[in-house]
Amino acid sequence: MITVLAGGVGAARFLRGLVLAVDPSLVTAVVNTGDDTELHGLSISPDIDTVTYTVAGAIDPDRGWGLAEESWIAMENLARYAAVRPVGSGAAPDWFNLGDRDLATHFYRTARLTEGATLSEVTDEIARAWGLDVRVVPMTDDRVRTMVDIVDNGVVTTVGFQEYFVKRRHAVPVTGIRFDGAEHARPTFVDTINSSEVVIIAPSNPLVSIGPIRALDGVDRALTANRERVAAISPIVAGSALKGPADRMLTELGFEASVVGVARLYAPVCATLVIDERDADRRTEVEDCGVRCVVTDTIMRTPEVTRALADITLTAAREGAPHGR
Ligand code: FO1
Repeated sequence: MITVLAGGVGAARFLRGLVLAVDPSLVTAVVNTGDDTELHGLSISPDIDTVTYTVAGAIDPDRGWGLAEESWIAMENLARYAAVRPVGSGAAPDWFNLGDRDLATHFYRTARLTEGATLSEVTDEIARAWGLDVRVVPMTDDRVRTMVDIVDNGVVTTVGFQEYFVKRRHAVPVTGIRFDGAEHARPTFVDTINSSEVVIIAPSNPLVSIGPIRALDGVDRALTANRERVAAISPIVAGSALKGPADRMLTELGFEASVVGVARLYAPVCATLVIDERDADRRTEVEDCGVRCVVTDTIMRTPEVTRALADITLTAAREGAPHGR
């Protein structure tokens, strides 16, 4: 069994290549739910949906989130209510785009959660509806919310992750992050880590995508105990994030926005870091952090390149594994 710790777009693209390299039924994707939110009374799990739609081949390839060939009639019709919405009402928010087809997933998830199903059960049902053989697992069935301290007109304000990421277009400085609820939330996947042949940390934001997963009780302990068979792929290439604000966020929060910064963050829990060819000159510094360093093409331009990345990462993690599982 292969476990992948996953955030949104980068992880989803990696998984798409991984399932070309191995039998998909051997893969478990453990997905960040710190980005989850509620709008219009709907339960929204963006990273779970990004992973599910991408592996299903249904994602919009340009945006990297939401469904291809989407229409936005419901969103457009929200504008009618902006004129009558009382001051202080949060009804009909139009800053977070839910496409018409995507709404069906949100109707289903919300209804099933209201019936008392767990997020794990609903996520599995949605994955099966999309024909996935990969197991998609939320990191926890409990409520965890990533909260971001931002500087807004010179004043530090705390907002939910989507308000930072989408409403503020992640264009504001970040001074802190925390994962509300993480200390009491039970992870769904510690046994999965312990019984996995290898664990791969996908090329996702180490602070706000992998950070919430690692913040759950017992997860870092389980990763450390299995460290030799854990491999990570750096989401930072030549000092920049492939997508999203990871580079700026690392710098703003006092980390180095480079493969060395990523190596320092992951060294306690992972024995191998896969970095891009453009960072080959930093190999020794990465190894000085105490991790084996594998250099390859990590830019997931096509499924074939991504498949090769998955193969190389698997081989490196398997070499670290003391015995096969
Ligand atoms: N990202 C945006 O930049 N703007 C949006 O309006 C938006 C809507 C959205 C709806 C459903 C969904 O599953 C994802 C959506 N995302 C949107 C992406 C999401 O905010 C981010 O990809 C993740 O939370 C970061 O990993």
